[in-house]
Amino acid sequence: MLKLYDNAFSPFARKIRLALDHKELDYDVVDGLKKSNHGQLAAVNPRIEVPCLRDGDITVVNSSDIVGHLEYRFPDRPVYPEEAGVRVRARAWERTADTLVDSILTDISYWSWTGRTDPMPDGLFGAAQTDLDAVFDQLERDLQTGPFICGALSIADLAFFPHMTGLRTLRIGLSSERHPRVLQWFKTMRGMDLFKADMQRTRDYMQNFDPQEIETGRIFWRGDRIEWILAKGYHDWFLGEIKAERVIWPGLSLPPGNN
Ligand SMILES: N[C@@H](CCC(=O)N[C@@H](CS)C(=O)NCC(=O)O)C(=O)O
Repeated sequence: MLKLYDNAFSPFARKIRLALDHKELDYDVVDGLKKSNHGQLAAVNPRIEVPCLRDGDITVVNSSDIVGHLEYRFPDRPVYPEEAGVRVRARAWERTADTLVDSILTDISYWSWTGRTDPMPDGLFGAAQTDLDAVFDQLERDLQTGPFICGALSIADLAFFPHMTGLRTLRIGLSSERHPRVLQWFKTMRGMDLFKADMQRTRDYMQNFDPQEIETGRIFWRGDRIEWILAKGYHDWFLGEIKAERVIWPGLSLPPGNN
């Protein structure tokens, strides 16, 4: 049986669940970010990061590697397009979702779920909207040819969807004049059973959210999220976070043992 260390709030873990569900695979789940499960997660992934997949005695970390592994092991109901050029494009969209969209949305999300009372630094929200608009412009272009980002349902849709569900809470705008196809895509996805189940899981998690069970006082900061905040000019703010000891650094990214 496959075992997934996940968290229903993590867009990366949600992407993996979407891939597993699309492939109609059975799996067990452990909420790896629950404080009481940190030890279990650390034993399989020293970065103490979700998602992490156990497939028999094989451990796979990093969501795009996990998707690659699933596609290799369970090629039915693929999530990578068959044609080489489209496949490269779908992987590129997955990377944009994972590295850029995640970073922007996560960096502005800290003022909504961590209990912080200080205001968001000036200009940060505007920078987020501007950069996301650039992403949506490109998506609008790629959605010209059909309802999915890369022709048929693919990893591009699975990677993007979890991020898009957070836009309204974070007050990021998506305009019907500038991005009608992106809005239509989002509506189409929300109507599919695969994505409905994902949204329901996240809603259930939020309803039962116990802030005592998850670390909220200190934030886990990793590469892409730091890159975006620094690139937007918030180095003094970030240094303040480090000095105030509100930062958790990831553990060492060493290849996991296979046992
Ligand atoms: N590159 C990783 C990123 C995964 C990631 O950022 N995971 C976050 C949750 S969204 C995490 O586990 N953070 C640890 C924590 O918040 O304590 C992947 O694609 O799997």
